[in-house]
Amino acid sequence: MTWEQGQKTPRNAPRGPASSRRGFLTLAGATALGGAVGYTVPFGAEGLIGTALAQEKKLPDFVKTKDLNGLIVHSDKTMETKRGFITAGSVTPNKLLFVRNNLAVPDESVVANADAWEVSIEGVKNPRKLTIAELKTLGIESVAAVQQCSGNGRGYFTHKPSGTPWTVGAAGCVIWTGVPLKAVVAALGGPAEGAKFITGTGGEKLPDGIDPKTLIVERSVPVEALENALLAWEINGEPLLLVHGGPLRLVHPGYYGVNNVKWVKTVALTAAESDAKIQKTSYRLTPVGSKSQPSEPSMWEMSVKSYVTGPSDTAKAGKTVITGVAFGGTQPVTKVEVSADGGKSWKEARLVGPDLGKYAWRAFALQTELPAGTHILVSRATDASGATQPEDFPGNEGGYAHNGWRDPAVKVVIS
Ligand SMILES: Nc1nc2c(c(=O)[nH]1)N[C@H]1C(S)=C(S)[C@@H](COP(=O)(O)O)O[C@H]1N2
Ligand SMILES: [Mo]
Repeated sequence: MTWEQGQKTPRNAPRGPASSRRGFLTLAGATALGGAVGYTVPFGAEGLIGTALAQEKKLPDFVKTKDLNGLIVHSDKTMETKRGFITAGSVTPNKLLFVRNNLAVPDESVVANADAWEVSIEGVKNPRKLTIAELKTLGIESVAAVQQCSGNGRGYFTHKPSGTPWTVGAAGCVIWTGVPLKAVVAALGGPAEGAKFITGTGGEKLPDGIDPKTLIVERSVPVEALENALLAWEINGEPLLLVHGGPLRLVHPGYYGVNNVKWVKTVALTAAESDAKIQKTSYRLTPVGSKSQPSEPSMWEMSVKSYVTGPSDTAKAGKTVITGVAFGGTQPVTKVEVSADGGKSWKEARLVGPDLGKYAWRAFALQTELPAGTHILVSRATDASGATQPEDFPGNEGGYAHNGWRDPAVKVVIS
């Protein structure tokens, strides 16, 4: 059994050394079957979702581009990669990349007619609308970047934050291709006076009768992000899939997924942050039990993080390769340590495969021998700024930014 099946790790349980850690394992085991209870769409239990069941539950059409055996389906809008399907190759296949939609996905016709999609570029000297066909004449770049939901790891917080209880699978490493936003802004005369943020607006149809500001996906990031931002129309060498924002997506490498606005209709250089709810009060680091304030830190740049991906539940005694992934947000990963005894002793792992740049993740591996018994596998990454994952990440109201090394442990039984 993998650790992620016990979704609510008792973070606030006494943190004494070995004894309390054992208690904490038992408890997580005991909640394993209850992981999905209370969740609005009652088909989140890992292992139960096959294509047949998915069809029965009438999942949206986009699931035909997904491998549902490798995904935990939390709802028709939220699906995460199963830990055992996170591969040691550097890039996450499109069919296994997690999905997180706030609203219904636009109609398929928008990708069928991709070159005609228009994006309005505002807050520049000569604002105007551009089609993808026109964007393609202005430049091209590719970047490998971790695409991670701010709530990845939310399921480990014990205060039961509302929102999807993701464990480790709301992240992937993706190669985006498109035009640098910088080139587009330059072609339109450069930024207008006083630009402090880049504000992207999603192109979903909003339901009638509800204040659009409460639903619209409109995110602002500091204008410094212009240096690396991309308007992307390809994902991992394929035309950008509808479910991932096709035909056009704003991508900010190193930033949390929420800032990567799908079906982007407007990109504006603005003096202030958007006043949409998703910017103003959601996605803020708010103390547990408090109401979010626009002055609190927004989910922008990601922090250093890693987790073990295999072996996942049982293995034979003897030689074992412990694998996982590590990333540093805007910093390259410099070191990954692995422990097979829940963090008592550590060994440095080897970084595997090509280095796709500082925004990508690195797979890691530790070749070792594990005797018969139960082992608690954890990993801890350090980035080039010297930042290391903490043992525990403090709870916050929305359950964001979890990067503690202890909670995503894998319990493996070796026989
Ligand atoms: N237009 C739009 N963009 C969006 C969202 C959305 O619902 N609508 N969700 C955001 C969130 S919270 C995340 S984590 C990522 C998820 O991207 P993915 O579904 O391609 O993995 O998209 C972000 N961009
Ligand atoms: Mo997200």
